[in-house]
Amino acid sequence: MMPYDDTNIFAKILRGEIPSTKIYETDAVLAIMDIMPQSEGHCLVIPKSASRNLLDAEDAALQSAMVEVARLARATKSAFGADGVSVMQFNEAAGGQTVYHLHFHVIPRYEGLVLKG
Ligand code: DGP
Repeated sequence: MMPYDDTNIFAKILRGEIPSTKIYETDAVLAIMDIMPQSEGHCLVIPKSASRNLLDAEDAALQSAMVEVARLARATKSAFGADGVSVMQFNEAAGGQTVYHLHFHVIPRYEGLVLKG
């Protein structure tokens, strides 16, 4: 696996070098709206610690991130009036990952609506 590279877009967002629509922040994570939402309310939970993905992340980062993922899942479901929520996470190119800083997709789901591509 490639080592962590801090020139990725989420590292730049975490450092405040490029803008994002922030919705929630703790010492451990930043949550932002996804720039290419697959449904209304699609957001991302980004742990602040430097991990490429799930495969190199430390237990503490994963534990704190998942608490915040659940919190954002409840909040987005309520705020957007969704019927359900999908949580997705991708690892390496073959696993569908395009930005190489660990992150979790929180995607509100609506009855009868398929996700955008
Ligand atoms: P993936 O690595 O496959 O989990 O997808 C990365 C996601 O990040 C994708 O849904 C689009 C989103 N994304 C990419 N660049 C930016 C950006 O600059 N800002 C925001 N808010 N989201 C981004």
